[in-house]
Amino acid sequence: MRVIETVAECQEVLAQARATGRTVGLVPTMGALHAGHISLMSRARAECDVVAVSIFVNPLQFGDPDDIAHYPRTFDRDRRTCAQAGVDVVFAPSVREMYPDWPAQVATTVSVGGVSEGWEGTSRPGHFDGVATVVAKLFAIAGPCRAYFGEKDFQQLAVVRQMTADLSIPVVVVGCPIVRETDGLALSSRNVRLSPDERVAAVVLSRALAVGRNLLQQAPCYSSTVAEAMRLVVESEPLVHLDYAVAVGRHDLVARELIEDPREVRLLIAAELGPVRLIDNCAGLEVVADMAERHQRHQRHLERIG
Ligand code: PAJ
Repeated sequence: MRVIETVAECQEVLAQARATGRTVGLVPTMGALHAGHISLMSRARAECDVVAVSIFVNPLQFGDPDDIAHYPRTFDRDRRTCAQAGVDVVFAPSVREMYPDWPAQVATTVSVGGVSEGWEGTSRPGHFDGVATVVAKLFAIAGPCRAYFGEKDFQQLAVVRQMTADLSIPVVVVGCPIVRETDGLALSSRNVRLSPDERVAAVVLSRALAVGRNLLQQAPCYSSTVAEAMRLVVESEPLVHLDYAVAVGRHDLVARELIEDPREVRLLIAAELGPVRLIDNCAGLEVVADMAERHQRHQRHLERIG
């Protein structure tokens, strides 16, 4: 595995790979790697000849100085994780390598309209401009490739897809399912900042989504009913302060009033636990698959016990 710190070398190595007919898979990350990141690397490993992981804590996408100061940095462990996952190239540039004039303002930035408005876009002004700018840069550095993103950051995935299409960037954006702890909490680099009590409380996010999803199975229904039910679940946990819990169209991320088809819906949720902000989401129809599986398991159980 090769660790590369400069833009020029990364561009050259990946261009050379393509010149010899090999396909490139890119996994953009900010490090502090966990099983969620590893799932993206495994998918890239299975689908591409050369796998590159970028590790860069992008200052442009942090509004809160406290958040970037406390963002976990575990480079040595990350490097071993990448090696074990069969990664070929780790691209780990410095801030000055990516933004030579830093801390002066970056002159050219990318701003995506539509899907970046609302939700995280409202709660974290400027965040998606920072994400779109660094991802555009990473795509320009990697060149034509498949790029892997988690559905965990569902709005980010929508922003990246929109940008890639609008700017005709020759990258195929691949969305990958959310990896969760056994109690349902979505894996996140920020989970390590939770106190033991907050960690226990954090499970209300995925519980609220499950309640919302169950309601959606009775569609047609009102999105305000679903949102209210999710809010009540979160409010049962005093350590968790809800930012938003909404049912939105899965493509435009706009809140629906009447929901007729749960397949077209995504539930989004965000909350604060002390200084830590957590987000989660789920598809409107997953529970049907879950329910079908539960039903089959129950049937098998009944058959076993005669
Ligand atoms: P980071 O938070 O490190 O996440 C990197 C990628 O891992 C993202 O695509 C994210 O959605 C995915 N991911 C995180 N937790 C996951 C989980 N539990 N299951 C599945 N995928 C998960 O997202 C960023 O970094 C940055 O904004 C970045 C895109 C790298 C731009 O700086």
